[in-house]
Amino acid sequence: MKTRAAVAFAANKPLEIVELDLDGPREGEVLIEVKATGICHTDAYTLSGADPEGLFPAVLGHEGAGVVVDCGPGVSSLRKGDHVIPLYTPECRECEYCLSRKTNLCQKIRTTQGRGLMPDGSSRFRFEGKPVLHYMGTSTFSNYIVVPEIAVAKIRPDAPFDKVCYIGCGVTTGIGAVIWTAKVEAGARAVVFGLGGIGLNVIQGLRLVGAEQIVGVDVNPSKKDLATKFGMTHFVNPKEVEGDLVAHLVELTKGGADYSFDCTGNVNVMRQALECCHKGWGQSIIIGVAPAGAEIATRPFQLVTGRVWKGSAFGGARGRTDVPRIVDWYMDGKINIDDLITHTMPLERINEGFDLMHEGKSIRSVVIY
Ligand code: NAD
Ligand code: DAO
Ligand code: ZN
Ligand code: ZN
Repeated sequence: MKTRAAVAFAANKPLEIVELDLDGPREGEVLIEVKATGICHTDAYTLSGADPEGLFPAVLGHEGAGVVVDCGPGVSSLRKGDHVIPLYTPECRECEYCLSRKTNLCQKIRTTQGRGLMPDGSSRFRFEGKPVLHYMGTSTFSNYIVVPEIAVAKIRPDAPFDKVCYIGCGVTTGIGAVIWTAKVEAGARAVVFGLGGIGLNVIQGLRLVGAEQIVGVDVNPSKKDLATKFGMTHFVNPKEVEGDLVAHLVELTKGGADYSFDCTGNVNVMRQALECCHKGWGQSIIIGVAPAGAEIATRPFQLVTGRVWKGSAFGGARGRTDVPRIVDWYMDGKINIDDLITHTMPLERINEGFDLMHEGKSIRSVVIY
């Protein structure tokens, strides 16, 4: 069949809207009509050429929602008409990683997914007879995609695609880091560095679990109002702090944060996030993706004296199990997604979504097919 897609033919070039050939689903796979997709920083990072795993030509996009339109042989958990969110972190429920219960990083299809291929080692997209690669196992910048059944979360049919697509990455990453990675308890004091599409979801996760103090740190003061609406109790602009930022945050949190979150991808900020944690028990969660080759540093004594450094991918969520629950939280009014979707556009204007992100003018742009 044919599918309309925004293709990244080369690094650092605008996406091109073209018609691709798409092969149908094979054993254990489904064909999905993507109805909406968010544009995330990770798409921009890969498009920039800075991602060492970035391959071209490829169909980017990993934050979608849509409908199953066909199932390959052997598919048992999905059927035609199901509303779904594709998962860049699958959940096979049978690999060593899934069975460990210690991680959400299912490895069942990791090797082929990282090479931009389906589990059988082939690509389903072609342009003018030549293969075009998949991306993060999802490729939601195509109107139709083929994905493995284990990488699909089935969601309720009344959830709006143009909102819940954001649960495919940003919402789950932020809220999940609070609930599943850090396991923040009610009454905690927390510091969130970076109040963008991820950090604001960390903030609403902290409010959801009943954190007492939620300090937001951002060099862009225009983020303050929305962060306050989402639950931030104190705002700190590092540019306005006289003296040492870490010392200021330790004082503000009465001895240090119980939990801190890096949502910037800046390794200097990651160090500040660790060192503003409370001696003896403070935990710092790295969510931001740093540039290729970057390294983090601190004095080991920071860890000897009880601070803990952790990372979080997709919020520690097990997608097929947890994503439908987050969709329920949205539909029940427990979390706010609408105010974070600042722009919508048709696929033809997807490059404007990237421009808005680079200019710091959007939280989330969503492409509606
Ligand atoms: P964003 O650009 O919307 O937000 C980043 C924010 O950080 C901005 O508001 C910016 O002003 C602020 N900032 C920049 N430098 C700062 C500094 N020195 N101190 C304080 N604030 C600073 O980005 P986003 O979409 O929220 O993504 C954040 C990071 O999360 C990115 O690195 C992205 O790749 C990563 N990410 C990780 C996962 C995961 O699973 N771990 C998933 C999605 C995205
Ligand atoms: O199992 O090695 C692996 C793959 C981990 C991928 C996790 C991706 C999360 C971080 C990237 C940001 C995604 C938008
Ligand atoms: Zn993302
Ligand atoms: Zn698995």
